[in-house]
Amino acid sequence: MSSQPRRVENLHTDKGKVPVYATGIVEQPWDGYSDDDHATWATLFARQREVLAGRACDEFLQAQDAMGMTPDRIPKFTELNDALMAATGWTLIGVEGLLPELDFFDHLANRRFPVTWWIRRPDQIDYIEEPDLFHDLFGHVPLLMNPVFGDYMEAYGKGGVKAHGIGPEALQNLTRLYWYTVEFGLIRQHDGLRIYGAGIVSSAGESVHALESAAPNRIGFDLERIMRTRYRIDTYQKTYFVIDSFQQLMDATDPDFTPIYARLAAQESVPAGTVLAGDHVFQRGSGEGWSSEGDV
Ligand code: HBI
Ligand code: FE
Repeated sequence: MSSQPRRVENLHTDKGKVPVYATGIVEQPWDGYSDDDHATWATLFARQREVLAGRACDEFLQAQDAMGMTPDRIPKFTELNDALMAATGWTLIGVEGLLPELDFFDHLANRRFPVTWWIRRPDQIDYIEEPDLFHDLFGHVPLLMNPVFGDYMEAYGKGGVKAHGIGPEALQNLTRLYWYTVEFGLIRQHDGLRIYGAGIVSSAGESVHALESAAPNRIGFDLERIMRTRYRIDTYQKTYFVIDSFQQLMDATDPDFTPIYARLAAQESVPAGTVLAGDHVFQRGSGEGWSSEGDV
């Protein structure tokens, strides 16, 4: 993947007149954002920072402030890239939306984080199915300022490129790891459990549910346990996994995963709401409100 995408003229997306590069990379059409777009960003940003006080981990909140993210307007990727490049060598690239997995992994492996260039409509403010600019920029980007987490995301990308070559089961194991850490992870902080997962920090309801509801399990991080565990894409998670530190994530991704994939291939997957003997249980969930089917 070349570092500078080749611009393909006059390729327009169905979301409007935004030229798409051959590699699927788009330039952030910052001047094209409407007042509604900026107002949606402002509303979501202010609401989330309100609910995340005392709930998001310190690193997340400090990084978001350090890189100059404010509710005033949708941040410019170029401005955030100045801070990111200086801090950890990461850079944001604009994309249309979800990328084919290999493209996604390759970007991460090269410290490029794909950010959807468009933001949800005002009538979608409480929920949107696919990751939009708010999910990616507000949720995923701040922790890329953290050197250890930035290393983990690069290692994850490299692991993804390898897993893609091994096969679909390895890919599924690795996707579960992404899901229960990068998207829905909790971390132990000196003053209690806190959120670092982008899927939680970008959701008002799940920011409260993940830490305070009696329904979900909260279980200590265990790499192979997580890689076996199915998850939910249509409801709050039934189980949240808790790391002690970002270094623990980095150390867990150190070994070659090939023998781990081989071991896991011989084991059953674990339903999303199950608690196993040997789990480090912070909370055994009540299961209130869980639907029986729907695990992926
Ligand atoms: N593409 N743009 C984008 N953002 C993601 O978070 C993303 C993706 N493609 C695939 C994907 N995530 C998941 O399948 C990861 O687990 C790989
Ligand atoms: Fe995400």
